[in-house]
Amino acid sequence: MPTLFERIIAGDLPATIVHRDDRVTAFRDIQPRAPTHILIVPNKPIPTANDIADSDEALIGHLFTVARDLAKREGIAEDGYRLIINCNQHGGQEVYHLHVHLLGGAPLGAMVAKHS
Ligand code: DGP
Repeated sequence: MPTLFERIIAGDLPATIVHRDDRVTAFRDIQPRAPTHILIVPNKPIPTANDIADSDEALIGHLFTVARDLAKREGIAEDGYRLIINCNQHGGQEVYHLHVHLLGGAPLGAMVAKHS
C-alpha cells in the first residue's frame, strides 16, 4: 500500500504543493499548527528516522536545504521557525513516510510540554 504522502507525491491525492524536485516534495499540512506549516518529504518512502540509511545522507541534507529555502520564501527566516521530525509512537508520528515539519509565522512556544 502506498503511503498517504506517496499518493500526494504521485498526484493521486490533492495537496498544496510548494516545492517539487527529483528527490523531495513539500506541501502545506492539512491541519496547520502555525501560520506556516509545510511538510518536506523525500519522494522515496523512508518510513521513519530509524530507517534512514547511510546512503541517504545527501537526501536528508537536501530536505534541510529545501526547508531553509522555503523558510526564506515564506518570509519566516528572520523571525525564526522550527523544524521537527517525529519518530514512532513516543515521537507522535502519524504518517509513516519520513517528513520534516516546517513551522513558523508566530511565536511557537515551548519546544515540548514539560516532562513531569
Ligand atoms: P506526523 O505526526 O509527524 O506523522 O505528522 C503528520 C502530519 O501530516 C500531520 O501534521 C497532519 C498531516 N497530514 C495528514 N494527512 C494529510 C493529508 O492528507 N494531506 C496533508 N497535506 N497533510 C496531511
